[in-house]
Parts: sequence; C-alpha cells; structure tokens
Amino acid sequence: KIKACIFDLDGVIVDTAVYHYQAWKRLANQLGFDFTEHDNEQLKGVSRVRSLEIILAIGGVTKAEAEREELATLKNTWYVDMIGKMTPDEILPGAKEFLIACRDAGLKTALGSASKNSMMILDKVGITDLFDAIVDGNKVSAAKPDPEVFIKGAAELGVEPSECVVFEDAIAGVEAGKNGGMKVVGIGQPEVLTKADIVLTGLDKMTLDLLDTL
Ligand code: B16
Ligand code: MG
Repeated sequence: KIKACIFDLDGVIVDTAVYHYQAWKRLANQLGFDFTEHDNEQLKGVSRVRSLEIILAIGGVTKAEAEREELATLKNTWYVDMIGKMTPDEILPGAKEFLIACRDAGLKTALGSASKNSMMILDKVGITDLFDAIVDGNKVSAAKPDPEVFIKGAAELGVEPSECVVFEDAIAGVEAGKNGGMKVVGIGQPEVLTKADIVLTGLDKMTLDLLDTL
C-alpha cells in the first residue's frame, strides 16, 4: 500500500534547468568555450561540483581544486540571482494540484532533490508548506543513483521505502528510486527513462488512481 510520494524538484515541480543552463553557459563562455543546451542534458540531477567537472571536460579545460570551488561558487551566485526572481506561475502544470491531492488523500509528501538551493526555490514558488519532509543536497552525501536522498525522505516521513512512489525526470534519479526499493514514476520520455515503472509527460497526467496500479 502506497503511503507517500517523494518528488524530485528540478524537472518535476519546476523547470530550474533553464536557469542552471544560463549560469553554466555564462561560466563556460567566460572560460573561453561554448556550452550547448544539448550538453546541458548531462547535468540534470547531477550535483553542482560534478556538473562543473563535466563542463570543464567538455571545454577541455583543467582547473585545480581550489579554482574549481571558486568557479562553482561564481556559477551559484548567478543562479541564485535568477531563482530569486522566480514566481508561483513557474510551477510545472499539475504539480501543485497533485501535491494537494496527495495530502487530501492522507498520503505523506517529501522533496528529494540534489539541489542545495531547494528551500529558496520552494519558498519563491510558494509551496514549502505542501511538503512533510524536505531532503536536499544539504542533507545527503551520496549523489543519485545512490538512493540515500529518497531513503532519508522515507525515514523522515516514517514510512518504508516499499510504501513510497518517487517522481523523477533524470535517469540517475529513476535509478536512485529503484535502488532504494521504491516505485518510480518517470517524468519525461519512456525511451529515456527505461527503468521507471511508468513514464508520464508531467504531473498533470498523474492521478491518485494511477498510484494504486504501480
Ligand atoms: P544546486 P534535482 C538538481 O536538481 C539539478 O537537476 C541539477 O542540474 C543541479 O546541478 C543539482 O540539482 C544541484 O543544484 O547547484 O542548486 O545545488 O533535479 O535533483 O532537483
Ligand atoms: Mg530532476
């Protein structure tokens, strides 16, 4: 019996990937190379530090650890400037409605995100109150596909992993949910999220009835 839903943030609740992309592109350009939207796909669900490593590899640039930290911080300053201007109309279609439906039905809700900026984003779009637990990049040490973020979410909600459904848009995130022993609803394309139990184009296609079929 499903008792809880755990949601990824970027790509499921909001589309912050566009802001990550703009900030990373600005950094890449400053370092003397370009960074395309296609390259950006590789960064979805990936931590900030790992994202930078991927970008430097794309540009064929090597930087010492201390400078990498400075560059990641610089990117984050630009990113935070952008998400600071986010508004409630940036919530993806159906996300808020499904969160409310879950809670009305007595299901617990948690956030399971790699982002260290998740609190600010939830606050700006005005949905912090719709989560019973928030587990993000500040609370976990192992990145997806490690299930840590979702296992912690289940623990904070006081439910078993097998009683949880995870909503994820990234391949590594879907794997993290499956590695944690949870049901996974992929948000995106079935050809990409092959390990998900079902794949939908967005939370606007999700219903409480579908939960029971997983
Ligand atoms: P930050 P998610 C992830 O969010 C993003 O998909 C990924 O692109 C980003 O690098 C990561 O958060 C870390 O974000 O720099 O804000 O700590 O999909 O796990 O909600
Ligand atoms: Mg995501």
